[in-house]
Amino acid sequence: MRFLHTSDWHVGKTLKGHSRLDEQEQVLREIVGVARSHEVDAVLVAGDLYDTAAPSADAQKLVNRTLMGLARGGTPVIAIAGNHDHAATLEAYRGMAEAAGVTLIGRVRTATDGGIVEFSARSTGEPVTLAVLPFLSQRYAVRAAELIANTPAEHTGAYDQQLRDILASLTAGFRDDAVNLVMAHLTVLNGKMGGGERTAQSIFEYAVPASIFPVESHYVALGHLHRRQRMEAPCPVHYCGAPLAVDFGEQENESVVCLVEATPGSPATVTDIPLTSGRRLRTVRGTVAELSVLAASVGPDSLGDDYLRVYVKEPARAGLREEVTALLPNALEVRIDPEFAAPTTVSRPAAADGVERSPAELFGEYLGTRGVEDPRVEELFRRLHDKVL
Ligand SMILES: [Mn+2]
Repeated sequence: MRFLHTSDWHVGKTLKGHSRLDEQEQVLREIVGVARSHEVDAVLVAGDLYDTAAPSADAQKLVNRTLMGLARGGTPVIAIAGNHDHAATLEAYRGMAEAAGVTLIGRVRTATDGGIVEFSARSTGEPVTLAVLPFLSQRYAVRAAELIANTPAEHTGAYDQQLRDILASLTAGFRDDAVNLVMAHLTVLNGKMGGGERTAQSIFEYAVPASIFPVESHYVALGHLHRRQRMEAPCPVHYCGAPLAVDFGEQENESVVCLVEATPGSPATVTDIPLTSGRRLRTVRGTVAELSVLAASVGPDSLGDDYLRVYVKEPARAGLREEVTALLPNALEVRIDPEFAAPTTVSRPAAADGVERSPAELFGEYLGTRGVEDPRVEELFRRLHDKVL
C-alpha cells in the first residue's frame, strides 16, 4: 500500500504579526495535489493541524477544506491532535468528520474505542492496522495509562513508561497479515528540533526513547518536531517535518511530505516529496551599505519575496530600524548584530553544561535561592505550567 504522512501544518500561525494563511493555503493545496497524483491509499496527519487552541474561522475553513480535499474519492484520512490543537474540539467534530471520510482523534482512546483505526488499502486490498496516539500531556498521562493500559495509578512510572504501556496496549492487535502502523504526536529522544516548537512540551520530561515503538511496526508516523528526520530505531520511525517553516529557526529545514510504501512482509520504504509553496524565511547580515547592495541584487542572489531576519552590523542609532525596513520591506525582524550591541550590565546566567534548562529546573533553582525545599511546590509549579501551556 501507499500512503502520505504529513504533520505540523500550524494553520493560523502568524510570523511577527503577518498572516501566512495564503501561504498555508498554497502548501496545503500542494499536499492535496501530491496525494491525488500518487493515488495514495490513505493520508496520515500527525497533529498540530492548527497553531492555537482557538483558531480563526478562516483557519478552520482551510483545515476542513484540506481534510475534505484529501478524503475526496474515498481516501481514508486520519488526523490526531497535537499539543497546539484543541483536542476536545477535534473530538466534538469526530462524528461529522467521519461522514466525510475523515477520522479525527483528539484524545487518547482505547484500542476498542477508536485507538486502532482499521481499513483495507484500496490499491492492494491489504488490511491496515493503525494505532493512534494524540499528544498526551504529563498531567493526563497517569489517568490515560490507567484507562488505556489498565496500569493502576499507583504503579505508573515516568511519562515514557506510561506512553510505552499505552502503545503496547494499542499495538497488541497488530497482525502478521496486516500493514501495522503507528501515528503519534510526541518528542523522541535525540530528535532535532526545527526551531518553532514550544520548548516546554518538546524536551526534558516529555522526551521518550524510540524503543517505545514495537518492532513489528512497519512504519511510525510522527508529528511535533518540525524538522524532517528519521530516528534511530529497530523499525522505521519518521518525522515528516512541517510543510512550511513556521519560524526563523526553521529556515534550513527542507519542507516535504513523506510518501510511504509498505507491505505486511517488509519494512516501509519512504520517499520525500519536496514542497515548494510558501515564502522562504532567510537571515541576512551586513552594514546598511551592504544591505542596500543585497536589496538591489538580482538573479540567483535576489532576495525575492523571502521574509527576512536582519542582523545589522553597526552600532544602534536612532532611525536605524526605519532605514533598514525602507531598504528591505520584507524584514520582519531587525536586530543589531551581537558584535555591535552595547554591552549589557546584567548577563543572563548560562547553563554550565550548555544545555537549555526547563522552566521546572529554573523554578527549582529559584526556590533554592529562597531557601524553599518543598517538592510539593515544585510539583504544583510543574502542573500549573503544564496547564497554562
Ligand atoms: Mn506539536
